[in-house]
Amino acid sequence: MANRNLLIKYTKLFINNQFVDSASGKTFPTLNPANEKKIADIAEADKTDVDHAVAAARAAFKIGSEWRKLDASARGKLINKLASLIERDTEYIANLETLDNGKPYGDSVFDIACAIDTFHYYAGWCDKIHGSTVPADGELFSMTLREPVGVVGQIIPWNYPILMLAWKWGPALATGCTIVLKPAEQTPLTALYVAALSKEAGFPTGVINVLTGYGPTAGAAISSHPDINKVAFTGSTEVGRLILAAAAKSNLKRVSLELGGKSPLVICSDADVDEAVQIAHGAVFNNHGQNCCAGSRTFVHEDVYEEFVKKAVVEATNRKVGDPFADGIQQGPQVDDKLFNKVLSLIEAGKVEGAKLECGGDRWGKEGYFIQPTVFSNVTDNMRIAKEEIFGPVQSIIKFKTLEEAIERANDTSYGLAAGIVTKDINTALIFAQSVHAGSVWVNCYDAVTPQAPFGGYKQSGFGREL
Ligand code: TXE
Repeated sequence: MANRNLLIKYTKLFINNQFVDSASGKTFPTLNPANEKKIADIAEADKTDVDHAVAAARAAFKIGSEWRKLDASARGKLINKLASLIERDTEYIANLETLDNGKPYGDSVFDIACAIDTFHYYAGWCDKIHGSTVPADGELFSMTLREPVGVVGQIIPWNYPILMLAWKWGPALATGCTIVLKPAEQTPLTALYVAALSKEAGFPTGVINVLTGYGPTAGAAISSHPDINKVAFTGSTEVGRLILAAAAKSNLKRVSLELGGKSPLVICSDADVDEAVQIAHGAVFNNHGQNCCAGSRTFVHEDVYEEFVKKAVVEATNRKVGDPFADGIQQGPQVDDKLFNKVLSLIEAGKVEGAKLECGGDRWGKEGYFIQPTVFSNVTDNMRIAKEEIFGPVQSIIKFKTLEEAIERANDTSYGLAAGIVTKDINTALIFAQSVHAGSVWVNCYDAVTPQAPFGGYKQSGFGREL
């Protein structure tokens, strides 16, 4: 049940299975984006705390440690145990997520279910990661042995806090790595709570460490740390570049990057328009548009364009915005004032550059970072709203004539995370899927992410694969 009156149990850094203050004693506030009020003061990690957490993770990874000696199948059992503790506490964690992030309570429950599925998926892998035998020349017996990478630094964003944690922890734990995770400064609460659950599940000391704090301090100390073997990052392309540079300049640690996007969704003339409108609406408005793979360029064939625009506007106008703890709400506030202002300024750019504002276009209400579901038609490829990642509830509808042209324009971006197409023609779907430069391509659906399939970008949307 949705409940905003929560006791906040954990606000300190989690190192060596203990909650501790930061070395500097500094804290930072985490805010409720629905009313801009402080929820709690959180310990602010810096370089010294990163050193402590890395030392803990390094000790836990040492040959002969409890973690290294654990059977692979026992690692799987621990991961499954963590999943069941998260399931036990779903209601509390979902309320915490909604309070800190602003997403509707039902969405938080859904994210937690996806996180649980992710942990179960990885738990199954633990004792099924094999090397191979190699038919080497001569009197040799050759084999490969898959080994854990080591201490993994993980830096995650605020848009799906618990789900991003699961995507990072799952593979690292399944392979026997140890972890130093930094959640986003906007949403530290659920990571700290799940850290406490990892101790309850029985993970040995030092295997999982969680440092709350800011990017340029704690995050930068992770990406440049000489004793971290890999950094896994999800966030902006801009910070992705900094992380890759820091890895190069420090110890050439491995890097995987899951970055921004400006993903195209193409609606063909043979599509069922009502169905296409629904798919396109969810593609861009889910999670308030704060989704790296959001279908934020809606290409619509000229034959169905007018009907599509009319129906898309009805859909957006009917979207229920408001208190994320209230029943039936589909959209809460954006996560913070920085994003709120960025989205509003891109909406202004859309108006100034000549797109037709069909609905929305302003803030919603008087407090909190709420934005009206906004639809622009007559959008052209050179407009900022067609080029930049908005990360807000803004649909940009663009007209096209032929599939070849749609593919070319869909690919005319520095990003390449995802794409989608709505059509009844299997040939059209397959041609599009093979021609569009995107890590995931969805046909007659969108955002269909599952733990069993890889996820990640082409071009400046990053490299390496999640899941
Ligand atoms: O991202 P940042 P922000 C996009 C989206 C959004 C924009 C900015 O367009 O509007 O990025 O969002 C940590 N060294 N995405 O400012 O800064 C930071 O503390 C190391 C897409 O929130 O990239 C947080 O934990 N770490 C994206 C994480 O990086 C640093 C999701 C993400 O923050 C750091 C989020 C540094 N120098 C935003 N600076 C997606 N792919 O889903 C910051 N961080």
